[in-house]
Amino acid sequence: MKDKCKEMCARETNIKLDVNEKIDLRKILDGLENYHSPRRPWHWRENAFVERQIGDFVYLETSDSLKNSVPLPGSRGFGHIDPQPDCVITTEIASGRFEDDIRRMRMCAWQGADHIMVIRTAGQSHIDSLLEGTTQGIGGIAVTRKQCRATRRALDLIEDEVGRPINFHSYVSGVAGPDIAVMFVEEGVSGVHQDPQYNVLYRNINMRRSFIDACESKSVLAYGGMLQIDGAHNANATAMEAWKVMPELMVQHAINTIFSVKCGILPENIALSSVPPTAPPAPCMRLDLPYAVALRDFFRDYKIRAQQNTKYMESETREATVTHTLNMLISRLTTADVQSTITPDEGRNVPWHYFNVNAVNTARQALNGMDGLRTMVEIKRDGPLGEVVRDLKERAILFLEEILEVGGYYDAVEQGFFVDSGEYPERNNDGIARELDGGIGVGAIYKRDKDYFAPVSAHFGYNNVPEEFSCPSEAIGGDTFSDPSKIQFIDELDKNDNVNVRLDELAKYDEHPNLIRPEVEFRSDGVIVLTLLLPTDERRAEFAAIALGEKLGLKECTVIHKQVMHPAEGTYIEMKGTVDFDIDLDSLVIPEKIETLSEKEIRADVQDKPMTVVAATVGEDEHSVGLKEILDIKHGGIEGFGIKYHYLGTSVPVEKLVDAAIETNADAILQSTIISHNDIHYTNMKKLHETCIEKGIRDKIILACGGTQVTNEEAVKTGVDVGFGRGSHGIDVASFLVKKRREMSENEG
Ligand code: Z98
Repeated sequence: MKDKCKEMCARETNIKLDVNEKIDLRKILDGLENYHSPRRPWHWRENAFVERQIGDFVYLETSDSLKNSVPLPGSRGFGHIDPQPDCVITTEIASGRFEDDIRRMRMCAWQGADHIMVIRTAGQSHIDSLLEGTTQGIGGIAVTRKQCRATRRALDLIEDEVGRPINFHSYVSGVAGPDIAVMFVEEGVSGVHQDPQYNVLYRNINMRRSFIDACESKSVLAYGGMLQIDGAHNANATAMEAWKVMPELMVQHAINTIFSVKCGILPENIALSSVPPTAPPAPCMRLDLPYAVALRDFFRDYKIRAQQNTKYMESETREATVTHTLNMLISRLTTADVQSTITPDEGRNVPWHYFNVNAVNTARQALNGMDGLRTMVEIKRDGPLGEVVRDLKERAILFLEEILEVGGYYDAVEQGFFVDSGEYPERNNDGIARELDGGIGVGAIYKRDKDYFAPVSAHFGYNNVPEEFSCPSEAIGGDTFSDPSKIQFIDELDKNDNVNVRLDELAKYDEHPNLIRPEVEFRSDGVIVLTLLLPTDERRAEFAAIALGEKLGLKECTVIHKQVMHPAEGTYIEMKGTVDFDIDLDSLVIPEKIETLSEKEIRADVQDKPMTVVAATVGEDEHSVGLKEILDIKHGGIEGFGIKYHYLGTSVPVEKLVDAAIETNADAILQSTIISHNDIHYTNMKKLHETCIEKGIRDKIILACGGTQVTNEEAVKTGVDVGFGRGSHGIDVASFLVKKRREMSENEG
């Protein structure tokens, strides 16, 4: 049995990911019935509490770096460093098609996510048992073994690619909770939401049933070493005035944490799901920070999973991002252990690939930026913060005491104590009340007989294990936890709605990888977004946008965001639509990409060996802005890399430019022309090249020419060394000059 397990638990060896190739989903599905990921207890980031030097900086709150990643855009100025914050970063991925989610998970792992939720889209709690297959479903996707296994198999590969374990997470809720908990241990899930109060309050599952199921589920989760997240934050999201339910949130956290400990979960594997209750324009810091501090005080032994406030999120991604960033200031000040990132587009569509990435990056960027903040800024306990903290704690304790007074939790729920919009002890009598003898699964609880015996490794409560067995599952020669070969894998049951059908529908893109179509949610779904400013009022702008989209040939145009800039002057619109054509990559004429040297390398080279250039706009051309932007230290001109320049002005004769180069012993001439009628720009380049030959300096000097209408291909035909067109920057020019000078001195040598 042991050998069989060892063989099945071996890491994936049949498939290897290639950084330059898309993940092969058919290979992930192939032989899935025999794939088994080892058990996956929760994984925290490694070496998180050590100072580390990354690039030019010392970091105080980072963890081990990744083997492969996409650094933040701003890293360009810092040697492309990618410091990984100390806390785990979550992203929720649930497009409804797990095969697409897998690709998105890979993108997010490269951007720094190591906690990936979730494979169902809605309403897992409504499902009474474990489902099979991989249906797309209506109104949500249920978690199934096949989805779990395929996703875990892909994540096993992805984590090798990025060089960091990835926690896979889903929900243990509803009356199928215990079954799902077992399946999660079997399939390598590392984190879950489990909170019996969630089932009671939001899914009307019978109270006794919910708590008894939770005992069983939590015992299984404890066995699996998973991290458990609770559901208190749902009160925050549901209550009309979320900032008033803070005392209740603490009570809910308290009930679930102590209950979980009693079921065997270690405190370090219990995470409070905490959401800052307000968002701007409320004065959120003054309300939310004391709440976070109070939570930390009360729940010292436990972990904090900081969720982002989404309650007030509408359709504007910028606004959601600011709230998220403010939330992270609180996370940094109160050392959150897991940082969640709801996607900033959730208010307007089912989250899209790049919004998952954006949210992860908001976390990575904000946490990087606030590294070591607490060494300089302290939470000031005396004063208003301390007063609010004390007030919250007192209210929470009074709430708990009143629960005891009325007879306990079940009675309190029956009396509508929870999710009442009054600030405790005030009550508005609008709480969610449930009956002890009502709800889903009522009457489905049976007392265990005296001879009750469950031959399983993880179980809660009474179990009459015969004496001869040291572990109950010995009675059956090992259960599925010790012998994964006993797991029943049931594949697709629905012929028409399954992953193979979906992949077949898109087979064209596997057979012809040169064909692409844009996508945001599912592979090649054709969705694109237009950003518009329409100079009219909001209502008319919306319909004008749709008319515009249709004129452009877009299908299914929908306005996903509109924002008044001024009631009459204009409305900002974001609109999505779909295209139904592919782009053939093979048909594109793509000019060769010129790689620039790093800023550091250019500077070092110029410092080592000074460089001087002369520059002018030539002919009868009075344009100077473009050239000056290339020269000037501001906006990244070549001066910033230590290159000295002599700027001769505009409408300069080519001969004068060459003479100046001779006089100053310049390394290069930078000639600019914007005007291009009769190809005057190229004529002037030819003249520059020929004048340098005449004056005997052509083999010693670099000739770089630029202008909005210039292409490199045409420029070099005139004899000069390079042409820079629209969009060129100082670094492109500086990099070219350094490279060319090296090449020339090598040739000389
Ligand atoms: C989050 N996006 O927390 P169904 N159990 C608990 C929950 O909090 C939730 C569910 C189950 C949020 C998720 N919470 C909101 C404790 C959901 C979900 O199947 O949808 O009922 O269960 O990150």
